[in-house]
Amino acid sequence: MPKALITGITGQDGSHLADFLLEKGYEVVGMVRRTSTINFDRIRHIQDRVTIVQGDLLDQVSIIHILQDHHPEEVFNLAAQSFVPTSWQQPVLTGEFTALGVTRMLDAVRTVDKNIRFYQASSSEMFGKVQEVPQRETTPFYPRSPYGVAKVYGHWITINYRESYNLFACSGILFNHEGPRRGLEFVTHKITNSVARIKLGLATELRLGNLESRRDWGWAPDYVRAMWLMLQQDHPDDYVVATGETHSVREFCQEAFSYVGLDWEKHVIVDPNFYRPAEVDMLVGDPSKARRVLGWQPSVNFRELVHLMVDADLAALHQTGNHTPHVG
Ligand code: NAP
Ligand code: F7E
Repeated sequence: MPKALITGITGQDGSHLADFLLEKGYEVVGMVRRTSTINFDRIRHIQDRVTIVQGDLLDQVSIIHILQDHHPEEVFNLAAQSFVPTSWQQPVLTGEFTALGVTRMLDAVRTVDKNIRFYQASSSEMFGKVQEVPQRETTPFYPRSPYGVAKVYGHWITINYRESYNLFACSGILFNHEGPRRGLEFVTHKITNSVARIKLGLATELRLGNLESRRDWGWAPDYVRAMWLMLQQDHPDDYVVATGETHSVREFCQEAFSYVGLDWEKHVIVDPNFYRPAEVDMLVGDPSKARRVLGWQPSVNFRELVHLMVDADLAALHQTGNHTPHVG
């Protein structure tokens, strides 16, 4: 039975990846940091099928011990401070988690077992002020937030450890991917949750920031499949994972509200408090390398994604009478 370690298993992607690997017959070890209140909402349904171990990206010793004790063949480094606005409020912590945390992981792999295959969660936020449309593996980076800058570091240190120590280390440059398990602070889930609440008479308005910004939004379970495929190849490499389509926040609102028969313009209020100090205006990825080499392609399009998320939020509200975040 192959064994994988997932850092960030309590997050959106970590929980989907755990589902995917269990389905493939893997033994799954998940690293979680210690908190006074445990939040296993996203992995509750598989809690008795995964091994949870305590560790933190800030603590190199904890990472080394986990690798020594559990001997995974594959490590998926998904843990990070992943919310872009927080990266301006906590730029140093974001650098510690999202940038230096990658070096701690890679060096632990190099120290304990150089045969471990390593996946790094890189991000389309590295493209920032885009230098080319669509963005591909060779497009130069121009990050626009402390989060984006930290991810560029994580990306290059992964390549550097691959080239310096011959590690099987891959970087997935993933564009935004969403679903019912997305944190409620991210714009897609914020919108679909509000649409459901407004539809059921639990709210009347939705306050958003920049409606013109455009993203290449995909379906999260598709994207964890791409992560796994990267580690099954003969050679380590880096891949863009995206749908190749771009839509604005405004279009997302239109689609979500009209799906339940509401007029978005009657409910959405633009609130400058949600503007960012520097914005990433437009992202659209070119996934042709992932399609050609990995045989990967997305299974859910933009409209289906919006509808799936609205349906899930409506169902959650019907079930609980009050929204329970992160259950999906
Ligand atoms: P997420 O939902 O925010 O999950 C982040 C995970 O990291 C959580 O499990 C969190 O644990 C954990 N974590 C944070 N700091 C940690 C620390 N110091 N030590 C150990 N664990 C820590 O993020 P996601 O959407 O699943 O994304 C997964 C990864 O892909 C992240 O690296 C993100 O930056 C990257 N990425 C995401 C997207 C996307 O569209 N979702 C696109 C490109 C790249 P707690 O539960 O304790 O907070
Ligand atoms: O913002 C605009 C906002 O926070 C998308 C992370 O997973 O994907 C994610 O980063 C856009 C931005 O995601 C609101 O200004 C308008 O232009 O959903 P988001 P993100 O910043 O693209 C990348 C690939 C990652 O790697 C990250 O970890 O929507 N926007 N109004 C808003 N955004 C939020 N959050 N809230 C608003 O009210």
